Amino acid sequence: MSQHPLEPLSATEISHAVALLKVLPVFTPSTRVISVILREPEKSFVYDWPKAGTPDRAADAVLFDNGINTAYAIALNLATGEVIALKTAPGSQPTLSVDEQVECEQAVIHSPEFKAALERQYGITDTSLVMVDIWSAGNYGSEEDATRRLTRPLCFLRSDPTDNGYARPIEGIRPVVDLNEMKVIRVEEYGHWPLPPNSGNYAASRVPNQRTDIKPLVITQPEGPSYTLDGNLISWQKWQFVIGFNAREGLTIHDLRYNDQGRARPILYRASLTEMVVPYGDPQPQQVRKNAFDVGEYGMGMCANSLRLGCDCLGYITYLDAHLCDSRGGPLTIPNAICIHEEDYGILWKHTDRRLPDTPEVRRSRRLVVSSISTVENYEYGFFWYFYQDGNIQFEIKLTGILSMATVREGEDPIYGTLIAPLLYAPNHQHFFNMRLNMGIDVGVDGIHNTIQQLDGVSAPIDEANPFENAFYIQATDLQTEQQAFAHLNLETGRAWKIVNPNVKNAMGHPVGYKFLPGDNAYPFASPNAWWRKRARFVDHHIWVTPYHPDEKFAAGDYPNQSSEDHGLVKWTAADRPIANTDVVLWYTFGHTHFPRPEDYPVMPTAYIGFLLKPNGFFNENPSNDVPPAPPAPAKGCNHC
Ligand SMILES: [Cu+2]
Repeated sequence: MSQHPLEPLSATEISHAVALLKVLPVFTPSTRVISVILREPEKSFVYDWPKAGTPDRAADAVLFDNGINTAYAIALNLATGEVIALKTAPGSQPTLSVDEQVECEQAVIHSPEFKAALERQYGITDTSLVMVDIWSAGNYGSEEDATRRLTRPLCFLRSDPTDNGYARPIEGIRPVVDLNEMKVIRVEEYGHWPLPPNSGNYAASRVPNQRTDIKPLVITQPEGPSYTLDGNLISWQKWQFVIGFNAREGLTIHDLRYNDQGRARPILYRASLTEMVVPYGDPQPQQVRKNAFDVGEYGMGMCANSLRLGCDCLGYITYLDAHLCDSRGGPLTIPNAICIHEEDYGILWKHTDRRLPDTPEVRRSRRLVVSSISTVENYEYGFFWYFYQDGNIQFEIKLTGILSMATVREGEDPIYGTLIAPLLYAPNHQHFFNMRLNMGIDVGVDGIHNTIQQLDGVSAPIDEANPFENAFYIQATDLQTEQQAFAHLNLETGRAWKIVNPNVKNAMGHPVGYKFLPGDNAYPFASPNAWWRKRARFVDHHIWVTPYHPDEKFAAGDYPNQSSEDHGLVKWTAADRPIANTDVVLWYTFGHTHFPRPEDYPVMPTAYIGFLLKPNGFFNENPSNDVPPAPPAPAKGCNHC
């Protein structure tokens, strides 16, 4: 079978793209390669694959020229070498590259002005144990925010090279770095704070008296896993999809189908994390600018971990590498960036007929897990897709890592954060994520025709038709235009959404569909006029719906780094385009509010947030009815659970 048209770019293809970029007139010695990713072909190629043949492979690249402070978006045909499109964006700041992070740290550590401030405030002359986290500068309306490529790093001090430096913030000193010149342009000083006295270590080598009563838990799959891979195209039981990965979005899911009695039925065309923002809630001058757009400013794929067997996942594991490039165009492979494995997930379904007590029917649930984990300086985000035998699709973000901390003076107990160790506190903050789900329920030969419905539970009127006042029903509203679709979650109506194909009916005569069930969520606490909110208007609604457009991929726009306003969802939806019975995109914004706890220190136990897509009239009956019983467990103790 030919390669799936959405297979991510290989290392060879990325190198070829870089070679094509380097001979373009816009590529100068001061140009950085920010990203090179697959330029996805027309959908018709994908839906007709493998019959339609293989389209020319193509790449979308983002370049940034430090010399003239200008970004470029360039599309390349890799087969012909031709430039398909070239868009110049003067003054737009694309994602910070990993090279810039490393170079920025060195620039600060070697800055005479920074060294002088460090000596003045703390009497420290040795900068070898200083940690410099790059932290994006944001945009607060100044001229330099609009005209320079800036960062405002946060600095910390280790007591030795393996110490957790985050336990000792260098609170009063904020260097400001121009990345185009790669130099510290000034050092802001906000006063003196002492260094917190205690270390906060969590490494196995530094935690004494570890618990000793854990017996081995071994997962064995003697016949191997139940999935097969062809490149990044995975098949597992009745599921089939392509696992994508790129520097900005990290893990992506493409062309997801479920084989229903011999028909590979399309469900979801593309799923991706488009943006996130972590605004902090402390107004003190040395803390007030803290917020991070981790996708658009740092690149979730660029920050991905290399995973190791037995640590992040358990059982029979297959890893996929991520192919990226560094900012000079050199190959950059993250080995084992994507983890694939299966998990037992308790009971799939069960019933015991009391008249047939010796033959209970129970089935184990098995789920396929595809995951990656990114480290954005102090914080970790795990991105986990789960696919279940009953057609459920779950996405979960796992938040862990180390809090972004700050220092208080003796006797202070902050109200905008939580004291978690002597002189050390963690400011309150929120994490807002935005997911883009380009649905494609039962896409057929006649095009893509889906509609999104808002579902609200309603108590029936109290009248003669409802004499016991017990009746309730579901009200489904077909969403017709973008602005009609703006919505928040509503616990009073148990609000959910359903993506239907009005042109395909199930056995009951109803449109086939999948229900979107939101999980935990939050509202922003910052005012709508807060600087970061003007750049992240995607937090204004939990739900947005747009008609599909290939250029509309990022909720806060293409270049949110140092943006002065949001160029994404809020701009596109101003046109109030029709969204019914067409190719639709569901955008979901979900927030996790973090009032830190002492128990989140020194390293944070995982917090979870996500959503569920659940077949709802997509199948004619329980699609997991055909799962056979598991063989009896040979273990001691309970042998049926
Ligand atoms: Cu948090």
